Amino acid sequence: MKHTVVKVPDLGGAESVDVIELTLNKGDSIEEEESILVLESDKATMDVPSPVGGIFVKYLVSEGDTVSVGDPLAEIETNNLNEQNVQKNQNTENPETEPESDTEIETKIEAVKETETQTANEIKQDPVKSFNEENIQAEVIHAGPSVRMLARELGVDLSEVSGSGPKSRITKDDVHNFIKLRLGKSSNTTKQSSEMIMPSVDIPPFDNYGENSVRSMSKIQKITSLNMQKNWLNVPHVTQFDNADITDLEEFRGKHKNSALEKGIKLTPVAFVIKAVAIALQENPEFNRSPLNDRDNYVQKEYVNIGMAVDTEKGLFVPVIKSADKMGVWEIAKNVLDMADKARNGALTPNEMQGGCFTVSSLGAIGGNGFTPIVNSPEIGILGVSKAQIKPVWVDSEFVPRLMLPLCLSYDHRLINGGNAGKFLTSIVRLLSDVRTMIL
Ligand code: CAO
Repeated sequence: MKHTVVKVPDLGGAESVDVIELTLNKGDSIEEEESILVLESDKATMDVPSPVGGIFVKYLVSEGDTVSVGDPLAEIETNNLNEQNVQKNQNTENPETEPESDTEIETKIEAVKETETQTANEIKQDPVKSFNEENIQAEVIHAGPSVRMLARELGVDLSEVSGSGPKSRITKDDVHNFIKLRLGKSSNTTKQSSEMIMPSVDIPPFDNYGENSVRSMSKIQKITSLNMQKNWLNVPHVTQFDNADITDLEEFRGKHKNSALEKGIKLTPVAFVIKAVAIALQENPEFNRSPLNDRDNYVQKEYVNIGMAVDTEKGLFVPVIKSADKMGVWEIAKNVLDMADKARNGALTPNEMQGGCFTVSSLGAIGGNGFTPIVNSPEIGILGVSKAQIKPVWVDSEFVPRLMLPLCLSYDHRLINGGNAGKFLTSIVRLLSDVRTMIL
């Protein structure tokens, strides 16, 4: 077995392009010519086809990165036979194997449009089409070759489909949602459900109401916006709440805070929360899963990598603390500090933001009693942490003041039920309430 590095192909004249969609997961088997990711130039999007069949190992870029011709994109595990094909396919001297340029893609778009016209005419009276009909037809359709192929296979006219990607680019999910909508409509699905699938809202004439200006989102804001909407629409969320008594933990932290500082470590409650989550994931392996898009299978992970939401001026970053289960609280605290610094200085590498199993989002330093965080799919859960406050707690026969930490666990209800979540959250509460169980 050998690892083959897939590189950015000829970009048809564009100097650099953005990586806008990573479509594969580690271990996916892929066929030659199957799309591995989507790039976008100012003019068009293009799927990058794999030059060889094999097993997908990892991406060497993240969504939002800017890349140029020849930059490494991904690693694929191939056998020797495939290796020979790679050399053949990556030979740019051979015009038959040259990657498609933007112009070629656009030409194909026109060809596909022609073949789709008949279907479009057939469903002209269809109320689904009346949704934003004029706008859709006036615009160039943005969709990669694999989405076009899927649309052809399913007999979907792309001019009928509303794109949820950047610049209204149509994704495979949009095509699937369109089909669902059509099927639902034919079995008397209500207009209300079609509005739920179509995410656009009408923009009012803000100028009528006062001074305003239109501003561009940063790249990270655009990616976050797209991911949040995708996760919100695709993941059936439930959030459960509990409070951990961290009075003893705070006493312990207070005792060690200064000695930690001498070693350059800031010992905040977040490090203890991450340690507790790492242990709870081992005790409750059902929270260390990811559902697969085939709807029949899921991935069970045996490693424990925890993402940590970091708020920066540029937007929200989620660096990942790898193998958190193998670290002590001190080492985790050092990682929290380093990763948060890197996020704020824009110094995180793509690798440092990949591979998470579960995310912790702490708003404890800011305030609030609780919130409902959005699952960072394909992870299956996220723990929101709010501000610890002293509350009266009934102990034996009296109220005593205890420092209570509000925890909010959102999870993907496709694979996790309320009982699983109750057990997982109870594990976290128990661990945080008895710091010895984490330290030992
Ligand atoms: N309750 C009370 N106090 C808390 C607390 C909590 N839950 N969590 C942290 N604190 C305290 C810390 O102890 C520290 O005080 P001391 O210096 O007296 O010990 C202070 O708040 C500041 O902490 P910090 O923010 O510097 O460090 P942290 O380890 O608590 O958090 C990080 C690190 C990166 C998680 C945080 O800075 C951050 O960016 N949080 C925002 C995450 C976010 O935006 N989530 C939302 C995502 S969805 O929109």
